[in-house]
Amino acid sequence: MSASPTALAEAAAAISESKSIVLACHVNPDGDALGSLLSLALALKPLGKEVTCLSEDGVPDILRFLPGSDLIVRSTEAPAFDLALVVDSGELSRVGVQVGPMVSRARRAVNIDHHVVAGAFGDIRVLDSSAASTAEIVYDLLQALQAPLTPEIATCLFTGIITDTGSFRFQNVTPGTLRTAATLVEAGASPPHISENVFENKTYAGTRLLGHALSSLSQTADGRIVWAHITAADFRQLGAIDAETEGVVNYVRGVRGAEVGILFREMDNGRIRVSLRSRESVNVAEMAQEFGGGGHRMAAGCTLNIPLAEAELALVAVAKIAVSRLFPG
Ligand SMILES: [Mn+2]
Repeated sequence: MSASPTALAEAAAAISESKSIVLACHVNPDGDALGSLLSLALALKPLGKEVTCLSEDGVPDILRFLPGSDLIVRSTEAPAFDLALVVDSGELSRVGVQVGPMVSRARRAVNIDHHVVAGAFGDIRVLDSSAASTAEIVYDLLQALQAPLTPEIATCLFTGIITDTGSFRFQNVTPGTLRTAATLVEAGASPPHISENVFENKTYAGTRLLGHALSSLSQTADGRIVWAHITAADFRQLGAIDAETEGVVNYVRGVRGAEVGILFREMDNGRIRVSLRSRESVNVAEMAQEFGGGGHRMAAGCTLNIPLAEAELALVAVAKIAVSRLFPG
């Protein structure tokens, strides 16, 4: 499946008919969320649109290199908008408790996303769960709008693609992903420049945090489930920031023989944020859904309001069931 041409045309028409447009992405934004949002903003401004770019958590340091990142604000006083474009958010609540009501002030909303969820929203839904990134769908939308592809826009979109594909390594990569990426490079996106910013830009504190997480590594007897944790105390002592937990879970899943990799992050409020990764076999989105979370087949997450040790027991138990179904005996 790819985003339906009808939905793309409807979204393009809605944009053309609108003057004031609010754009929003999910909390704790990643390269796909902000890359998608900013590429739209950069394309819409020259079309004479008044764009308001909302990110409840602002812009993480490593994504400040994105062209247009200075357009991002955390809130707006504007009383109304003609249109809202919500990117990379499976559910509207993902934009955050502050930004949510601001987005709702728009007369119409367009949902542009590649997550697999039940809670789809929006008057127009440009959804494609086969896309590796929202950026690929935004690229199609910009084509439908006949918006010129500048090097800045290409940089934002390419960043979205390499973030969500782990530099074209993940299962979600399709020939379409690579074709879009090739077009973006032709339009001026620089793979080494973007990769250096996104992947080789870890702070000293963030690298030590990775070390602490990996020293907590555990596995089941068969080695198929591997997990690690980050305690709130470690996080505080090292002076790490939230974005620096990003990617840690991929090291956990990267252990030979691991079918499921789990990272438990104890927050200051005591809640446990859980990141789940699998190889092809196990559907971790289903696991996350059991705890009120969601995501993709191979990358999902949920938040638990129980102590760290209990959260580890609960998730590992559910993972064992999922793994035993696939590998009986
Ligand atoms: Mn995404």
